[in-house]
Amino acid sequence: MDIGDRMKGYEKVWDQKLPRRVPVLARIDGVSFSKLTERYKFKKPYDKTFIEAMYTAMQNVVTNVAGVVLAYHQSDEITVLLKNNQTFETEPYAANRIQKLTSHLAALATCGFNKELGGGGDKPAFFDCRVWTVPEAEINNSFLWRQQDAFRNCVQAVAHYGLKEKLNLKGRAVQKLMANKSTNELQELIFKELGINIDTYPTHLKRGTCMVKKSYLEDRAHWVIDENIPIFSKDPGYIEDQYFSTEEELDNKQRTQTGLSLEELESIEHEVLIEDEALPDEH
Ligand SMILES: Nc1nc2c(ncn2[C@@H]2O[C@H](COP(=O)(O)OP(=O)(O)OP(=O)(O)O)[C@@H](O)[C@H]2O)c(=O)[nH]1
Ligand SMILES: [Mg+2]
Repeated sequence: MDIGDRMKGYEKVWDQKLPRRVPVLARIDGVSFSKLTERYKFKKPYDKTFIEAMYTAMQNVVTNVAGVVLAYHQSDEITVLLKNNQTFETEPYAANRIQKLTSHLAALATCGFNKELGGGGDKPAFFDCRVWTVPEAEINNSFLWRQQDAFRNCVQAVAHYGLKEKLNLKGRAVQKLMANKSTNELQELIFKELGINIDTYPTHLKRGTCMVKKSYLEDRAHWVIDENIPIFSKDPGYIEDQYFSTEEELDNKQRTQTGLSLEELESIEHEVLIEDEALPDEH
């Protein structure tokens, strides 16, 4: 066999593709960002410059990859939803080749992030990426899962750094104080100790942020950052309307079920733990 054909043959074995006409998801995640955020001395738990750089990373992805309908950011990760079922002829981005998809998305996020931070020097930030497909009925749940993670992390982080400062404790002592406490119990603790009511905490920090396409004029659309997103379990249409964009698609879409009990859904965020009357004077 000709050397070229033989070498191509080795490559081809691993050139796998995602199936066509089903929703494609990608999660792009900062590699070793625990260390990177320390090195840059980013503020804890949330740093505006870091978040802006994540937005630029997200923007670089959505504006350079055809077929993206929505992206969601929280912490050091970006989840991207791609669509390729508009017609039988619609060509998926990079023909849905897994290696191309993951490398393009990770590279685009990496360039965007480092650009915002002046290049990154000799230790630039970089991202990894994985891609997969989900049934249409699980689109919203895929984002809900990440949003729940954002909320849990938010409560944990506010409790950890807030208590550390207020009570002048070492990290380990705070961990001990927080050990075995549920998210609800931690909310109660930070309200009592720090006077912070998570219900009034900035929406984008507790729920994450989306980039969505907004139409203007008759036939134009541009990408916008939405820092005021809903809780996805309460408003599944927010995500789904980006994917099911025609009347026909909306009519045919399968009803989304979360698989969570009503109690679990409600405990995600809006549980009012302490009645208004019980608020201390300074509130
Ligand atoms: N200081 C600071 N850190 C942040 C912020 N947002 C996210 N991080 C950090 O980013 C890290 C993300 O965690 P992971 O993705 O689980 O861990 P990682 O170190 O990136 O490890 P791998 O993803 O496995 O490579 C956490 O340590 C967060 O504290 C922020 O606004 N400020
Ligand atoms: Mg990471």
